Amino acid sequence: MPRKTSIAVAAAVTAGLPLALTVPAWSHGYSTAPPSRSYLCGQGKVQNCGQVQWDPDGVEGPKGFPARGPADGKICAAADGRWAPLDDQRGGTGWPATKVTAGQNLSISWRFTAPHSTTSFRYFLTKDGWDTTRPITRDTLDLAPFITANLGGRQPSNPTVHSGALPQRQGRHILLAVWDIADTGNAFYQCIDVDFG
Ligand SMILES: [Cu+2]
Repeated sequence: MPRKTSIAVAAAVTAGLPLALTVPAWSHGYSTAPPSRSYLCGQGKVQNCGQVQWDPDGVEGPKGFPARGPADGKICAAADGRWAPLDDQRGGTGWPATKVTAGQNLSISWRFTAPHSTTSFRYFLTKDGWDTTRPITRDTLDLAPFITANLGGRQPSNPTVHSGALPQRQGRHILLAVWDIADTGNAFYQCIDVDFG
């Protein structure tokens, strides 16, 4: 159980509130390799992340991307204002990027702090020519995922690794990993900076 939850429960007891009203949506996973922005913040490898430093596994927002889901410009933060620093492009090159090669078989690892019944994991890439200084939008992403793993409601193993061939790209890109939860209205969004050189 994340420490913040214990504190919230303790505060609720102190305030005499019914516990049922205070149990938060349990959060719950991140991509560790290549590392996502939230994971780097949680590891202390990137500074000035705001609250996500303490909740790197909680970047959760409405599911249904791209038809629904977080609004353009708020995708890395899952449209949750608490995680807004994740959409700050930091000048275009301010986030550490993992070096990759077009066509390589890329493995993406997830670690979970709470498992969930899962519809799918999907992986998207920005398109060549995107403006790296601006937060990503549907227009800047190739909306056809280059890897899809369908779980049909099962819980993922922990850790989980997915792999697939990286499409042709040049320079810096964002790999958007989406974990679609089956039994809630939410999905987890992870932005991963990669550099094709
Ligand atoms: Cu969760």
